[in-house]
Amino acid sequence: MKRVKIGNCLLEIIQGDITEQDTEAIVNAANERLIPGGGVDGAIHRKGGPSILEELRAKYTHCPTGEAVITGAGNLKAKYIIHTVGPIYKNGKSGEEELLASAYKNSLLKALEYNINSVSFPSLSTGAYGYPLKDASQIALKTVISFLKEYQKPELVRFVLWGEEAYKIFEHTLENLLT
Ligand code: AR6
Repeated sequence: MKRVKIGNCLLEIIQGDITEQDTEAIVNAANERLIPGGGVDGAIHRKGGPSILEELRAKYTHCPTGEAVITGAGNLKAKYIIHTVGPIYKNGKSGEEELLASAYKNSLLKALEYNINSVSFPSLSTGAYGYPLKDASQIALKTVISFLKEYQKPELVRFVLWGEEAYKIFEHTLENLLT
């Protein structure tokens, strides 16, 4: 676990499971059609129960890449789930970087809109969507750090990395960004 202060806010990176987090919100790595898939999305719907999909269906038809929508979190410890859609990685020259940064930024703006003080993120787009972890970690951390500097909220942002390799990559990127 690594924790740094950005102004009055905390930025944490941990190795773990996003569905186990007790932050007020957790972020889901969803798809544009908001149809439960595998990875983070599958785990959230499985553990959170059917109310999450029911609420998605009642409130939204889809979510464009780079944007975010919000629901309750069913049986999970969190109160809210912010569903965002990261880009599918093609060649790195198809606007992926801007879209990935937007997914993080719009998730954090959604958190502010709901007065959410703590948010956990998975590493968006780096599973089924194929974004290389090293590049994705730089975009993720840079975007969150500049958001925290600009808005001074939320109080806590936690990156929850699945496995030691992903954790090490994020840790290394964070160290480089802060020096
Ligand atoms: N907790 C934290 N991170 C996890 C967990 C977990 N429980 N499980 C996997 N990861 P992915 P994407 C990591 O595929 O690439 C779905 O089908 C994983 O190792 O969940 O944005 C959706 O429906 C990887 O580093 O999301 C979409 O169709 C990261 O989380 C599509 O996948 C993201 O992997 C979205 O693909």
